[in-house]
Amino acid sequence: MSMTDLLCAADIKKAVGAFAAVDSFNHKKFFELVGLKGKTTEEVKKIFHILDQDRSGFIELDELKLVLKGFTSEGRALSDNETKIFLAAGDKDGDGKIGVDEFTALVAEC
Ligand SMILES: [Ca+2]
Repeated sequence: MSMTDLLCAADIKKAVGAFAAVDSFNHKKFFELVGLKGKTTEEVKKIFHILDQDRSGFIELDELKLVLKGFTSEGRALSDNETKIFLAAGDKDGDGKIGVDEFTALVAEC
């Protein structure tokens, strides 16, 4: 399963391109542009599992930093500040990583 099985390649390119400037990342806007907003919970879970590269069941800080690269190899790494803000938005139970239910909740908030 790859991202382009679930999302349109043109939408991914557009969404990643919209946040090319460092410290411009906004997860709500990104989820909307990339087409996550209209997906079912099952589809969002599949995307979570692609982003969970080490298959730990969580998106940890290092995976979150590279979240744009998880969508396309052309994506940039997030800055430490962007990563911190993104984690704070998604990490509801404060364990320092994002679980699948936290991820689907974050997408649903958009
Ligand atoms: Ca992980």
